[in-house]
Amino acid sequence: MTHLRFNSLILTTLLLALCLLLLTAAADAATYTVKMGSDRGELKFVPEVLEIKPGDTVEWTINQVAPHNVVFDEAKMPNGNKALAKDLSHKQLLFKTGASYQTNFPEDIAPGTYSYYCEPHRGAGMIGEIAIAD
Ligand SMILES: [Cu+2]
Repeated sequence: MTHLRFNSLILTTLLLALCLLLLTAAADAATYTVKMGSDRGELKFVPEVLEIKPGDTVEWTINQVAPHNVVFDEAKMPNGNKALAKDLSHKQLLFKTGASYQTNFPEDIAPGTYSYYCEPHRGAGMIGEIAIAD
């Protein structure tokens, strides 16, 4: 009986520790906003370079000179992971000011620089980078 009680105490303690770990991990993840089109109407992502950590989320929001979209450059993916480029991208064009989409960068994503562009304005230099730290 005592032995059983002891075991369940250990189990409860382990479960509590696990919950705490999960909560801490979730609290650490941040959400960042990138504007599509600068306040002055330039064809840019603002900020153009954003540093984040694995697990963070980026929200792209229409600001000026729409339409825009977000396409990760398959040719410039760290580790050449083309499938991931597709997963991170939002090909659908957004038109309305304030419209947005989000991408979560998974916990197990490789550190490095992830380059993306807006399809209609790539030629005009509407290119951004998400830099993922170790
Ligand atoms: Cu654009």
